[in-house]
Amino acid sequence: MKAVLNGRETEAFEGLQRDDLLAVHRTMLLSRKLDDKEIQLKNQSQIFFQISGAGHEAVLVAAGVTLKPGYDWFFPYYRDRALCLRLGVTPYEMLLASVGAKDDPASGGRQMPSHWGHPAYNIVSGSSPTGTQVLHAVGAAEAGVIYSRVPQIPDRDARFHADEVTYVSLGEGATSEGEFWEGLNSACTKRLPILFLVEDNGYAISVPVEVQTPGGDISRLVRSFPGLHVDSIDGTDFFASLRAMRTATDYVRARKGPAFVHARVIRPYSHSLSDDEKLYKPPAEREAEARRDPIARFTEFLKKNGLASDDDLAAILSEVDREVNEAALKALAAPKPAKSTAQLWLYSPDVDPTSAAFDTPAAPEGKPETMVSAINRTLKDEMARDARIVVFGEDVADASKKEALPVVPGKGGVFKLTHGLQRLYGDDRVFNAPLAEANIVGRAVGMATRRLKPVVEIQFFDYIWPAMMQIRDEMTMMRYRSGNTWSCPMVIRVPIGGYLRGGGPYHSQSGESIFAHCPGVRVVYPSNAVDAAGLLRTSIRCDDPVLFLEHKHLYRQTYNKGEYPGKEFMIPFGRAALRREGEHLLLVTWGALVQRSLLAAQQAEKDHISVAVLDLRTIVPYDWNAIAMHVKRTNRVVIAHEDQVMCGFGAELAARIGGELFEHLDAPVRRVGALNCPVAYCPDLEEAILPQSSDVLKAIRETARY
Ligand SMILES: Cc1ncc(C[n+]2csc(CCOP(=O)(O)OP(=O)(O)O)c2C)c(N)n1
Repeated sequence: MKAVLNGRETEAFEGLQRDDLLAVHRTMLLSRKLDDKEIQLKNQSQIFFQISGAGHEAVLVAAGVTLKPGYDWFFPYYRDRALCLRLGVTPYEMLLASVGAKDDPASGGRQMPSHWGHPAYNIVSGSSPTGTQVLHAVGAAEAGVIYSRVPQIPDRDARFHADEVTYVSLGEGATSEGEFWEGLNSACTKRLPILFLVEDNGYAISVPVEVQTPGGDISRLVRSFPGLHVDSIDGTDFFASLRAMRTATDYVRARKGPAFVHARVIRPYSHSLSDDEKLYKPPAEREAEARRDPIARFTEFLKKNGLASDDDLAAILSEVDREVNEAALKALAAPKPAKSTAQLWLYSPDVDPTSAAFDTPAAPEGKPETMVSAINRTLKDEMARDARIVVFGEDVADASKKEALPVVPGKGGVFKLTHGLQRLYGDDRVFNAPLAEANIVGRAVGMATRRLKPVVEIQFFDYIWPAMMQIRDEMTMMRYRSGNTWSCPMVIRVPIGGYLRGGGPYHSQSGESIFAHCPGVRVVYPSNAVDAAGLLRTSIRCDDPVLFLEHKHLYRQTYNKGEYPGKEFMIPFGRAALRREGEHLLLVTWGALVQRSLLAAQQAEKDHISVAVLDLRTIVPYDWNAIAMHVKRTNRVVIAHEDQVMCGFGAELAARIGGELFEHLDAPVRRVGALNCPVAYCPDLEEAILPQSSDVLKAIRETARY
């Protein structure tokens, strides 16, 4: 059948029948009416936040018509209500989120409304930071490719589809975020099956697009990306949107590469209920936008083509109103989460890495090896055990160029920790990442949500900061914010610390306390080769995100070498090791300060001060029981760490010891750490800045004498 549309004769409505078209209209209307209901509830203080999808409905329903819920993967941003409705999320489920109900499937009342997530439809929990989701989507798309290429993964067939698509959307403002460009880079370099939708409503809160994007047209900028299918459309026109989404999706399903649809939409309800666009958008512009309202346009189309009468439309409207009102009443009556659940699901409820299951005996073999060798062997053995493990980072591969691999020894990391992994396990499981730390962590988050096990490397702790958003706002919060529906168990290995004689401010940093302040991540800090092997295995086998800190100066020392403890050796988290017995004073320490503290304790012995040295080994969780037990015995404590004293992790320990063990103390708790400044390059300065054995000895003496 042919039909007349916009003055042109077209295939009958892109193959959609009358019922389909009425369903499209109904979903757009339902989306708008849900926004209206939320606005009403917010004004009545029955909900606490509102952000609308108004004006974006046409392109989103077109996306929903094209993509497959529970088959494709979805990383939608907060305007995507109409898409989520079309995928299957119900108005009641959406309003459960608005009221912060316990049974809200997106977050269990932990996130603002419109932060979508639904396991049944593969809608992965989204957050508030603009643009972070792009990297998750890239990782998820990559996960599908890895599943398709690694037959050793036992149940991989249940985890991917050969022609699946990963959808990610964002506003035009969010395309200014580095994470957008980092994601686009990887999508194109790896030709990933991912579909980007940029919903361009012309403003990011009050900032117009020409301030965000040179020339004001993001699709023009990305056209030069190799292999990227790019389309630019009026996203308020349902049929233009449908054609664009179908063409883009076909391109991705056919594995031709990634696709990018730039849809110009409108934003009639201001940015959110906390914003009033009349403050910065001229009336003429607002009026022009109103004329492009997608629902008005589609209604007009239905009427003009005799597909719906005024009565039909009124009936749909009243049915939608009834559904929204009923859903709202039900949601308002839904139970809220109990206050006692506030700290639930920071970590996996299923796998407890502090438990006896992770306390396995060592089976030492061979001769003493360095920490580098212990970590490398552990990675090799774990990758052999679990084909879901993928390793990537800067320079971690032996050689990215295929032709180079047979004729070169291989790089395998700037410190050689990953040497030989690519050769053993292939390019699909071990590969170099671009020089972009958020990219590494964000992609790993996306892969982990699809149950691969990324063990990634950040080349130096000093350069972890571009990934901080991904670590703090994404990796550590995924499980918590989704009410234990989504999680991203993964390991970030990071060379840390100084004492390099010349490391300078950017190759010497410490800062474990910063990550200890991010609930949801385990922080591990081994001081010797055997512990590194046991703790890394626990990190890989546990079900939580882990920051695994490897001290560069300890990598190749002789004093911390050990025999490789075997393929099953694990050390539980939260279990400190007493490195030296002592009666007069407890020295709590970790990392590079363990050896320095042992030397100081030896010296103190000459003054008849007997010092117990406790190596924490893990910072989160830390072994409070061991600390308390020894404090009660020795009544004096020194805490020694490499990081600055100011806000170092010792501050937390000292405060807790002071608060909970006060009556057992015969002296104030002393802390030893770095000066409150960067670590300078000149070795004399470095020595003055970082804590030395002599500093530890001084604190021991003062505390013992007090
Ligand atoms: C990283 C980050 N910076 C700032 C914000 C605050 N913020 C929320 S939405 C927004 C504007 C987003 O604009 P755009 O990407 O164009 O999407 P739109 O809301 O217009 O659909 C800003 C600045 C945020 N959520 N995250």
